[in-house]
Amino acid sequence: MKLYNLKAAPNPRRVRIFLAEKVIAVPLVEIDLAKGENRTPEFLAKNPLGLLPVLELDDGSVITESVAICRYFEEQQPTPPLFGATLLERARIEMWNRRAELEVMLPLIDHFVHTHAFWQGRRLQSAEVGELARDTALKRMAWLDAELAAREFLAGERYSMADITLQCALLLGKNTGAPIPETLTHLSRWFAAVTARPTARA
Ligand SMILES: N[C@@H](CCC(=O)N[C@@H](CS)C(=O)NCC(=O)O)C(=O)O
Repeated sequence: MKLYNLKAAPNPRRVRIFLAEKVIAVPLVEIDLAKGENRTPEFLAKNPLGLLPVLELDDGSVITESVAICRYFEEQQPTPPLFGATLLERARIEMWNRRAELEVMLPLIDHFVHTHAFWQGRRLQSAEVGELARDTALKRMAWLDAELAAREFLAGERYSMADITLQCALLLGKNTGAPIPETLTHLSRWFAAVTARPTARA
């Protein structure tokens, strides 16, 4: 088994943190975007979208999509239950994970792709689209700040996949010019706590 990885990117980081929380070791194959290693015919045969992460099983089967990869390992090793242990917990984690992904991670990725020098010549860029995306992400951060006033973790009292998605999204924002505003004390408290976990360095 191997996990095709991009060291600094939020989606592969989600899977690495998830695996670290489960204490599961999977060999990593580093892909270099600058060298176009995600666009080679060999890589595109594994994922025609050219996106990371990709999990390759020993029989050659391939799983893409961070959440699908994490669910594979959750089924294989249910403890600790990062997708929830009860019907209600599973639904809440699904809900908050989707919100973290769609409402926060996607705008922060759009902001990064539309404003960062790395993507010049690789993607069409619009500074205006980038700024709009940053605005959306900041509004969503304010919303989550209010949510986190009432509980320790995003989906309840237990660390979950939803927290992993949000922390990876907000780390991208922090590193690319869209950090959590200091006035958002509950979100900042939560971010400090989740990024202090030893698994955050995975
Ligand atoms: N929905 C996919 C998104 C994967 C994705 O966008 N990966 C980014 C890194 S975070 C990537 O590989 N980008 C390379 C590119 O756009 O060329 C997932 O959750 O795995």
